[in-house]
Amino acid sequence: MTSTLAALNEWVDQVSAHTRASQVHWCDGSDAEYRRLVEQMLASGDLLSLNPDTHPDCYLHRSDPNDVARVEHLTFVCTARKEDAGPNNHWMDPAEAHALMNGLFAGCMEGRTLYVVPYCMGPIDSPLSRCGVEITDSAYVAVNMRLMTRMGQAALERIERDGHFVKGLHSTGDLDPDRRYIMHFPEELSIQSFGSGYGGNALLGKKCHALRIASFQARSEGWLAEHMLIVGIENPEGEVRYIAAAFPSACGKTNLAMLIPPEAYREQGWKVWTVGDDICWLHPGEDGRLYAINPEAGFFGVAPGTGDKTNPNALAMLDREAIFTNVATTEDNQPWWEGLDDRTPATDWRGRDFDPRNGPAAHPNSRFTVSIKRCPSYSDQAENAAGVPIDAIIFGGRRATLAPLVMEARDWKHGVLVGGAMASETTAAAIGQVGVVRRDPMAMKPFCGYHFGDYWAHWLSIGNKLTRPPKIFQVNWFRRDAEGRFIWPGFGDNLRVLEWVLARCRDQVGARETAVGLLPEAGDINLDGLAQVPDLDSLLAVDEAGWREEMAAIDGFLKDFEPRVPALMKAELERVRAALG
Ligand code: GTP
Ligand code: SPV
Ligand code: MN
Repeated sequence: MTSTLAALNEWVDQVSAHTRASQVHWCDGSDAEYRRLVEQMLASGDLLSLNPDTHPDCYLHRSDPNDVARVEHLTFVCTARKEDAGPNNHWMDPAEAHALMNGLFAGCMEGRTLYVVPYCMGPIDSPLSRCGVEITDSAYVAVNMRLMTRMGQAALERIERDGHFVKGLHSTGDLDPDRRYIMHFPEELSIQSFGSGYGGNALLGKKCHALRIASFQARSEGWLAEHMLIVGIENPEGEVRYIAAAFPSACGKTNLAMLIPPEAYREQGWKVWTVGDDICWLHPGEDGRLYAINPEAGFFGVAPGTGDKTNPNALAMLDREAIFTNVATTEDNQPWWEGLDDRTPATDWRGRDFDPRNGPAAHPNSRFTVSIKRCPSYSDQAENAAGVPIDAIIFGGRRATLAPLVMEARDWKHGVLVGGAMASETTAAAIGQVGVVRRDPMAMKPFCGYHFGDYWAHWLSIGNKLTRPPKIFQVNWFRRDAEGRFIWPGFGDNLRVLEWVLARCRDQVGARETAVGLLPEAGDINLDGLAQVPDLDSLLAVDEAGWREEMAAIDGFLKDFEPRVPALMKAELERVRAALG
């Protein structure tokens, strides 16, 4: 046995003794294992079967009603020095955090099986991929990790070759919200999560490893770990260009990653190819371009709002081999959520008879888990070990006012300011108030494993390494009119905006210079075939008074990160403020 596997075995023994687990199961990632775990959860009630005729191999999991979203207030980055975690993270001294977690984990797996889940984030043979091992007492976590990562024997073999891995320790504990912590030790490359079985709190390969730990590693290794989708856009000439786009949680990444072009575009031969929907690792290539891989192998997507008009590709992959968490069901036991269709559900997400007085039938943060290979628009480049070259980076937020439909940054450093100053209305993806505008730089507020000031400096340094950097844009699909309705149709029609973005990347279209950035000229966004023509004038207006206030707010926000805010970013802010007058 290699020293790496010996160290892994030793760690498993030590955790098993400390948690007093009844059994240890090493996951091999096989189909047979998946089926056995599902059978066992059907027997225990952790999974419920769904209608096998309409939804073969689909299951429903109802999480504890107190455990339905990420818990940012209980998520910590435990660096040796508090200032390295930055004001963007909750911090705890590593020794204190270890003492706390050791107490919680002591004896917590008595009567339970401890699953050892080796996983690889990224194509199994890519030098850009990174491995981890999650120890968990949740079979639900093990099966979700199987759908969402390269899990099992192949990952274990890669760990042996790599000689290192990220250590993740997870227990659902007793699901008591007062005994729930998601701890990150980036300097030790380890994660400890206790008291939640939900999504980003428990599937440690996802936000904990692939963003918080990976962003910390990426900083010293010269790459970026980002909360971005990756999508290929094929034009009628058959050329495919790749875009990476950051939107905060529940703000449209999954939808944009697999959009179906409007009919007029389809007829001309436009196609869309999905590489990833949530996380993107970006590496400068030898040719001076930026290359992206999707570390994940599956989706953990928002169910509500997914319908045949909004996201038919998602719908097409959800009729078999999918796990649903906290959705409602119909009378004939099909999964259901708001926005799916006009049937009335029979049972709500908690298993009660549906009663509209109890609120939505599906939890607003209800989700589906499914392998990316089931996606009809799955890209043939998704397993490319070198990644795909990125032409454009897009930052998007959910803002009812001010932020225009689309705007281009003048250059990379302006783009870092645009991304760093991003703001968006909060959503149900995290516990807390929904609909409040907060700053969410690069959509990484909940996920950056170190000080935002250092992070922006790192973005600037990556820009310096690129001789052919992607252009940077900001978009907003969520502007509302006086009646509160969305002005822009969104979804498939977002391709109309991406067409302009890609034309800008190839110098095929002009732009209107404004104080805040470059906007499309009237007439340069193709509206052909739209049943209802949206008010582009208001979507593309620059409200200078509003922007002056916005810049003052951004200035105030940046001050929280002093003394680590890069001088270049402050100079950019001053340049925009001067242009606004
Ligand atoms: P996470 O998985 O939490 O990171 O979310 P995400 O960024 O992948 O968001 P997703 O694509 O799942 O969309 C979240 C919600 O926004 C869904 O209810 C969508 O229907 C809705 N949505 C997505 N794109 C658009 C759009 O272009 N316009 C409008 N109005 N709503 C959208
Ligand atoms: C998000 O909240 O951004 C998600 C879902 O993608 S979770 O896996 O819970 O992080
Ligand atoms: Mn996400």
